[in-house]
Amino acid sequence: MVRFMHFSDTHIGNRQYYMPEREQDFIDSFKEAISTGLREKVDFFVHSGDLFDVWNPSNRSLTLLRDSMIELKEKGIRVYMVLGDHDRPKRVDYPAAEIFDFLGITVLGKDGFQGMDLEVGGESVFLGGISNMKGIRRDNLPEEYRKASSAAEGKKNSVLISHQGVTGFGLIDEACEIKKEDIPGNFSYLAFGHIHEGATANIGDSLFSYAGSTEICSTNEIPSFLRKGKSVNIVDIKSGEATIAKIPLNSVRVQTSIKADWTDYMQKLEKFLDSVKDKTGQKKPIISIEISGDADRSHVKTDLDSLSSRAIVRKPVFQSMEMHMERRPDLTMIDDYFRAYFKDDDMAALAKKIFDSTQSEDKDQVRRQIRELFDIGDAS
Ligand SMILES: [Mn+2]
Repeated sequence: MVRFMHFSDTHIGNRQYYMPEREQDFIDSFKEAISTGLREKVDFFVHSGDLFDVWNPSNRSLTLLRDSMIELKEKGIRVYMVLGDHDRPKRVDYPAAEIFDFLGITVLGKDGFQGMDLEVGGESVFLGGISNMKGIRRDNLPEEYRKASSAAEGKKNSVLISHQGVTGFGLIDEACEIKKEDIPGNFSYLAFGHIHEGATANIGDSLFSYAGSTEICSTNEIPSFLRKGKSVNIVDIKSGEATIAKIPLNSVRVQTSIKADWTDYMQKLEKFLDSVKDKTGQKKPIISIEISGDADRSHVKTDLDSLSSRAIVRKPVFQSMEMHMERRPDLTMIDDYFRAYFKDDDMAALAKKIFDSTQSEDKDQVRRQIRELFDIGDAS
């Protein structure tokens, strides 16, 4: 049996909301992922890209990776990875992770499909990689996956590592690099990165998985995080058949986003804090909040400050009535807009007439038109 850990989208160095605490959170979840793999006695690690948050990471980020790689090297455990869109140098340069090749990191498939045979625990595994391809490189992708598929023919245990948006996993098709139909169905396991929410599916005879990010990189990930948390995949391959055990990451900081009215925001906050009080461990949860209605802002600030020992509440977004009104209407729907506002067809028609007659930069002309419309004499 071959056992490895598949993790992804660790985005080391990410400092969400410009908070130093968040940079530490990403470090914590990376370290927890590494120690999870060691505890699970994996033969090797697979990282499917976006290792760092930026292609030219800080010295602190590089040091974290160095220290983790030294720990793995002492145990004879290697890391195989591909480049995510965040890892690829934006000018002529080397990928940051490759600096640590001497400690056992292998970056696969930078320019197209690349494969290798591994021997682990008396078993052979075919390992392939295709890094993220954007722009002009994207057109080559179907061909690169075909190459991967033929290279895997006749291999009993096989793993393909890749970082792309694949259609059918929640991204709009235009944002995807590759169609699901072009993903090979003859690998034991397809280790993918890019979709932070994570997803698992069968593609042909392959077990396909987006391992998901190891921390919350964007508020979009909050609903899926609240549903299933963040995790890494421990993958076992036995006679070519892969199975996944998802191991939760407990260091991930709890986050939520709350929409409330100025009358009930404190109840909603209290209710949330109550619901997570067993889950938050040492870390205060981060709350993003939007408050609608006629809120007294200084009162809100006092209320939110009173929660500071239990939560980090971000600066609230106030959604006042005026802001709703100010939202620019789509001018092709202006009739609907007036009807919705006046709730009266005659008033809406009148408003439309005035609107139409005043589409001019010339103020005197507008005045003249309104007078004409209302049959008002020349009173200047
Ligand atoms: Mn990512």
